[in-house]
Amino acid sequence: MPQRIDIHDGGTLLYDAAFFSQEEADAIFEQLRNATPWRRERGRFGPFPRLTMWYADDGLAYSYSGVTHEAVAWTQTLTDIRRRVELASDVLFNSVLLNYYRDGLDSMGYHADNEPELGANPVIASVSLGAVRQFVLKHPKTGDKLKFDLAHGSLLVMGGTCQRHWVHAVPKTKAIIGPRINLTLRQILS
Ligand SMILES: O=C(O)CCC(=O)C(=O)O
Ligand SMILES: [Mn+2]
Repeated sequence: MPQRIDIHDGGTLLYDAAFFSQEEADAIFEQLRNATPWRRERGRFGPFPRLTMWYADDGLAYSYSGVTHEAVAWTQTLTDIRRRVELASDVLFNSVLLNYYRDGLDSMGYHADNEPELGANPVIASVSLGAVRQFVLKHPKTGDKLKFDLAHGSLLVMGGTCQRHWVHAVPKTKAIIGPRINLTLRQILS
């Protein structure tokens, strides 16, 4: 069953550990791992410690951390995932960022998905596949931290004021673990 969690200052989380069945999650993971033209992008602080790819509706562009992504058309797999996630989260999305964490040394530092093109209170839907990684939400003013082990096939929807009052990260781990793919669906406003 999906879990709803209210966090400080008006943030909302919805977490469904088994959003995709094991078989679906296995198939999507393999498909995305093999068929995605993964890129090692460089941001303001050098190459990202992970591989990425961005898909969006025609004509959209999205910038963060000094990288501007040009839209690449949705594949069938991604279109199917978008429909499922839209039904579950009751929000429409026009873009998806794929992150490929090759092992425990790949990571994502603390940030908020608060780019102006996402609007004031964006809903960000995050699908996780492959190795379980820790996802940490931190409230910088109080130092509060919430930690989630994001399961293979899970869905986490961050809503409300999450991106205004909280930051989030996927820290490095020394554990010997396999690859993980994460998809974050976003609505870019024009
Ligand atoms: O990999 C994750 O779980 C988080 C990804 C993320 O925060 C992002 O793409 O902005
Ligand atoms: Mn993020």
